[in-house]
Amino acid sequence: MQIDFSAREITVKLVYYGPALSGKTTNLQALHAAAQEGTAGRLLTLETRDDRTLFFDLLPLTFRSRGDVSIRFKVFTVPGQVIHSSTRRLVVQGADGVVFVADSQVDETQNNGASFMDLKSNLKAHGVALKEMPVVIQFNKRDLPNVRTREELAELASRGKEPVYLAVATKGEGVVETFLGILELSWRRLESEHQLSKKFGIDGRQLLLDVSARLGRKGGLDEALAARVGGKVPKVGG
Ligand SMILES: Nc1nc2c(ncn2[C@@H]2O[C@H](COP(=O)(O)OP(=O)(O)OP(=O)(O)O)[C@@H](O)[C@H]2O)c(=O)[nH]1
Ligand SMILES: [Mg+2]
Repeated sequence: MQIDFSAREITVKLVYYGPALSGKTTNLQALHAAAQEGTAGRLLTLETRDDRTLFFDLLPLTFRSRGDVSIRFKVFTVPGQVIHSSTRRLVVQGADGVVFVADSQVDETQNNGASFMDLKSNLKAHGVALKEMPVVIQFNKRDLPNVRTREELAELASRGKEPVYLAVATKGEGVVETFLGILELSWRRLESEHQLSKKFGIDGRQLLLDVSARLGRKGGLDEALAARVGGKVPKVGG
């Protein structure tokens, strides 16, 4: 996170991590499409001809909270292909939160696991333990045949500390919910480290409400946050 006191601006870095082709870039495209006017900047993507992320994608999102503070999110994706490990290490540096986008297909189980280990080692390279990092897991591609069952994922979620979301990123399903989920976790962490509510008068729950509305979500916030399966999440802002 960066705090610019004179500009009254807070910048939060979120990273979408996961194996190749799990749908990280598609998540950013869906967020970009969902964002109301004036919220999203240009979606920067650097891809090869076959749509594989070569370096990273970056989506800037800006929310003006109550009061005079701007909250900017720099939302990155890493390139999932195994060969790009050093790039992933670079991109994940200084992250305030990570969305791990897993592929729900049974055949991708091993790739998901390998990528999660890769995340752990790349965080460790920056002196950050995985358990200290706010992480939510998204199981994407729920529309495909031969995916792991909801029950199986619920069981997996109940064993881990990370909240799990189900998504079909190509249809935008579960994308905003996942984003609100990582925002809630990351904000909690930043609040406890930097006392943002005291210094800037930002109310965590109000921020989540504002972001939810700016991302075009019609339903209630609690409903969105309750879309997760498992995980141990204390509430933001009481
Ligand atoms: N059926 C289905 N296809 C999806 C879904 N999400 C993404 N895809 C497709 O999966 C392919 C890969 O998606 P990307 O978003 O480019 O994947 P990525 O994780 O960014 O891949 P890398 O950049 O190589 O790491 C594309 O053809 C997407 O359209 C989904 O929910 N369902
Ligand atoms: Mg990509």
